[in-house]
Amino acid sequence: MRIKKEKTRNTRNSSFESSNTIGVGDRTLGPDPVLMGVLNVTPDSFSDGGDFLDPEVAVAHATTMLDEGARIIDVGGESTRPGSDPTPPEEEARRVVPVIREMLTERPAAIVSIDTYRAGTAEAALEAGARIVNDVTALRGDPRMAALVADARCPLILMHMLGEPKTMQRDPRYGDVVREVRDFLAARAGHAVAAGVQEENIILDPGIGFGKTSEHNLALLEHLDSLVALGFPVLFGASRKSFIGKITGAEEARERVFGTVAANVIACDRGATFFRVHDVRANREALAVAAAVRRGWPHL
Ligand code: PMM
Repeated sequence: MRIKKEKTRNTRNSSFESSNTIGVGDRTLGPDPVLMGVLNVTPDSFSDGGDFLDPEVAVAHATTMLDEGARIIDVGGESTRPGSDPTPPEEEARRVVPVIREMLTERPAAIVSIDTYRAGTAEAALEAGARIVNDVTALRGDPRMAALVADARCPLILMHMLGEPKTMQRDPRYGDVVREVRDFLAARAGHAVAAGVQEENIILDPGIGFGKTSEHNLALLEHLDSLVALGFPVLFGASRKSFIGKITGAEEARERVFGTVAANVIACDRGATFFRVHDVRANREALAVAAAVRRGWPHL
């Protein structure tokens, strides 16, 4: 597979713009920051578990996030928090499908992504109107996923994870975390393209908190530009995660908004395009400022 040309840190150029956009139907997302609001329809996610199990409450929360500036709503029916057990596949689909249908009835222009590594769940979600597949296993979780995404011609997020949720935070180790995550994602992008996924539909994600210590997460943030240099749009998902709490002292996940904003602004400076967040308004405003610096103001 062709890995697109390495780029410099200067993000004000046309090659940055063209390699940091994704088409969804007739819409283009990026290169300005794109907010993806998190909607966990689960009883046990780390920061909002149980809040949105009722489809009506879930849809109301999605509409609030859209009103606050989210372009994408990322719907998940299985928690991947450290230590979690897998959810039965039928249960996962049963949680997400009614929420996607109802959300799109209320907000037909919303772009929904489905956070799953199971082809069955992804297929049901795409049938219900989802437009993006977010696979935290980077196509390692289900051998049928690549063909499904290739046929659907939809954007695909490939995320790095060391180990699996049940055990991933037990003493994760790397020689050089930045190089290993970058090489892994380049290889998974190559695998996806070889399996028929359109190169222009691929988004890469370093998988903050997935088999990583705070030091690993910070190194990945500091050197995120080396991932951006692979030439694919990058998604950054640090929202409310525990390393933010360790640094700021905010023990409650809900109180990690300011630390999340700081991490996202730095990720934007390093060239990230997509930001997976729980707190849309705070991140949208901060990223609007970061983007104005990146692009120049007023927009030309
Ligand atoms: N983090 C979580 C779940 N899904 N997907 C991607 N692509 N990137 C992430 O960082 C990510 C994810 C865990 O966080 P949550 O429990 O708040 O959803």
